[in-house]
Amino acid sequence: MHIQKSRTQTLNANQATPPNALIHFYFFFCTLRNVFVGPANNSFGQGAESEVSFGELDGSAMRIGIIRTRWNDEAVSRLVSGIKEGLKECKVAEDNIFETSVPGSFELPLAARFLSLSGTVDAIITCGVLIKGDTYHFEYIADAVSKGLMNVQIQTSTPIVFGVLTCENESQVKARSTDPNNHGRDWGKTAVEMGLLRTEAMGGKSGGKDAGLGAVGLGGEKPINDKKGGSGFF
Ligand code: RBF
Repeated sequence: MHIQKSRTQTLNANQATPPNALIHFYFFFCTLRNVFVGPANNSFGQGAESEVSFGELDGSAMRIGIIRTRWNDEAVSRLVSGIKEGLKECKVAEDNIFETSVPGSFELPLAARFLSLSGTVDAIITCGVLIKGDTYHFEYIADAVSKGLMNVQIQTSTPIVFGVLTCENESQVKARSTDPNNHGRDWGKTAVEMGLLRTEAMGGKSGGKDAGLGAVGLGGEKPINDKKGGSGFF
C-alpha cells in the first residue's frame, strides 16, 4: 500500500499520470502473466525467489536431522521435500538424514534440544508453518519458537535451521513452499554449510560423531543409524 502510494506521488510530481487505458492494460498484462508465467518475484509479488547464494557444498560426510510439524501437514510436507532436494544437491546420503515429527511449531525447540544432545547429527533443520489467525497465538508461538531455537543452537553448538514460515495467509504459504520458490531447498543447503562450519570449528569430526561436544559435557559417540548404540528416542 505504502509503495503504491509513493509511486503515484512520483507520477504526479512528474505530471506523467498515464491515461486510464494504460492502467487497464497494465493490470490486464499482470493478470495474463500471473496465469501463464506465475506471480512476479518482486517485493509486490507473493513469492520470494532465493535471495542467498551457496557455493559448492560437500555434505557427503554430514548427518542431518529434520524435525517437522504435523500442523499444516500439506505445506510442511512440500517444504520437507524441498529440504531433501537441497540436501541431495549437497551430496548428503539418504541414510544420513534422520526425520521425526512433533505436533506443532511450539514443540520444535525442545525436540531440537533432545536431538542435539543425542550427539548424532551435525545440524538440525526444524520445519513448520505458522499461519496468523484471529487470536494472539501466532505472535506468542512465533516469538517463542524463534527465540527457543536460537537458544538451543547457542547452548548446544549445533546449528539449528529456522525452517518455520510465519505467514499471514494460505497464499503466502503456498508461494513459499512451492517450486520454484520452495524455501526448503535453501534450508537444506544452510544446514550443510553450517554443519561443515561446525565441524571445522570443533575439531574436524563430522557424521554425527562427537564433534568436540564431549569436552563440554554434551554430545554422544554413536552414529545416527547405529540402532543398537543409539541414544534412546533417537
Ligand atoms: N502450530 C503450528 O505449527 N502452526 C500453526 O499455525 C498453529 N496454530 C495454532 C493455533 C492455535 C489457536 C493453537 C491452540 C495451536 C496452534 N498450533 C500451531 C499448535 C502449537 O504449535 C502447539 O502444538 C500447541 O499449542 C500445543 O503445544
